[in-house]
Amino acid sequence: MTLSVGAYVKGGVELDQIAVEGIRVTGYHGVLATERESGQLFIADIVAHVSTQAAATTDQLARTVNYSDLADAVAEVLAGDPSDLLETVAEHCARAVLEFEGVECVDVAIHKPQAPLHVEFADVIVRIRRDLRSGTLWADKRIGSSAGMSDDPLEQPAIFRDAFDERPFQPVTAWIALGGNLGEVERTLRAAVRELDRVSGIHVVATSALVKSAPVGGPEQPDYLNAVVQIETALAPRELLAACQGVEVVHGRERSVVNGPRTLDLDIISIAGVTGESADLVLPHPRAHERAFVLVPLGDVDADAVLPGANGGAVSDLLARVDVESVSVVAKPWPSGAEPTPLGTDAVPVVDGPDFT
Ligand code: PH2
Ligand code: MG
Ligand code: MG
Repeated sequence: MTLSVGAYVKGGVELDQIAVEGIRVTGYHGVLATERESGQLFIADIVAHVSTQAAATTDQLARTVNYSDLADAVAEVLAGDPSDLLETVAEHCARAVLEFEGVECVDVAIHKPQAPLHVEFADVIVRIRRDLRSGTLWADKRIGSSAGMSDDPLEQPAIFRDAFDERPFQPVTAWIALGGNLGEVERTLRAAVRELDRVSGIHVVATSALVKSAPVGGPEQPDYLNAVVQIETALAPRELLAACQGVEVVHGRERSVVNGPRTLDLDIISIAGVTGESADLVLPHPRAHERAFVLVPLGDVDADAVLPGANGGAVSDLLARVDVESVSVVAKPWPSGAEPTPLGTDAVPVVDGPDFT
């Protein structure tokens, strides 16, 4: 049983592959009650696409992905919370593998050789490939909106091609707001900045201070950490949205409660003066102009920022109309301090100060 997969190319170079095949676990996934009760054998094959050169030249485990940890993470998904569909199990395994630093892409095959079929058969397999790099692979409308529309994926209407699919003639400035209030939030926000910067077509230019505030709206929930990054992007607005959603998914973002607690929320605040409204995206963000937790870090990352549109204006004017006292600075500059050794040769280390090259 060998899962031979095509090369994944990044920056014109084929990445190396670390594969673990035949991870065998009893799981309880399936639509039938008997499957949920008795469980059955699930087998996963995974291929993580990474650069292994830095590890090989230094012979350091810390510079690569530990295949034992990969196997553990996948086994945990197989044995964990039951899903109806093999597709869902595969998606969760892909997400778990993409969370490992340095993994750019993953191929997953999930086997269910004891599936309850009416005929004799050898195996049932679902295979998927997921990657971090290209926003478009994540352009999965089930993920839902990132820009102020409903959080309920079932409410998302079909989206047709529109101006949000047009790429700019040259890279433009955009601001993305980051927020979260579940898990190790600061770590998640740092990782999100790095992952955004790794997307081809996105270059992180500067990061704001990290700020803290009480939740605005929604149910009772923990305080939020927020920041804003300024980027240069060659992507179309909808591609940028898809990239943001991809990074959210990697960090376990679930969308069940409107304005509910979340591990990671990435909202496009504004892209180069673009205004418009589509089923999946509203630009500029429809509530940015009235949210202190967006305006304070936005003013910090660019004191001259201007939000376009009817509710827009210079960030300094907008700040005068909100309760800036409701937001406190937690870290400035941010991110700062040591990060674990970066992987590969082209990984971007997070160093003191806001510069990402
Ligand atoms: N995000 C929300 C709802 N409420 N409150 C704070 N303080 N920070 C947030 O990022 C935030 C919120 C929905 O995205
Ligand atoms: Mg959002
Ligand atoms: Mg939000």
